[in-house]
Amino acid sequence: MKKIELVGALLVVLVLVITPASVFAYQAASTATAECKTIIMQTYENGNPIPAETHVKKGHKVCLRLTSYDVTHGFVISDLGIDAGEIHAGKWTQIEFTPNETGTFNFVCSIRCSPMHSRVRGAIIVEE
Ligand SMILES: [Cu+2]
Repeated sequence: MKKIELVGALLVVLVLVITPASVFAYQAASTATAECKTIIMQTYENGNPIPAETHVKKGHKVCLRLTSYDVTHGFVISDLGIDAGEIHAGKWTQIEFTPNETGTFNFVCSIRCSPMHSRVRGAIIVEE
């Protein structure tokens, strides 16, 4: 076998083995990472976050991307022991958790953001 044929054969083997292996590795990595759901905190529309309710699955990793339309808010889900800290206007805060029980878990703004503060609240609904 000539040297050029050997190099060609090696390239074919590399393409046939490495390409599928890369695809499988990528798929495994992407299924391990939860898809992020977005929640926008705001003082408009009676303080209802967008969306006011977010549905997730029990036992599945939840990823929430949080932001604010207007002022700095907080984000706390007391019953799940989650405090995302300050949610700044135009910036993103990402949190992840895995709910182990079903139910409705209310979240509230934890920073006195505006006269609408007490209305800035919503729910994470964990389903079976
Ligand atoms: Cu507030």
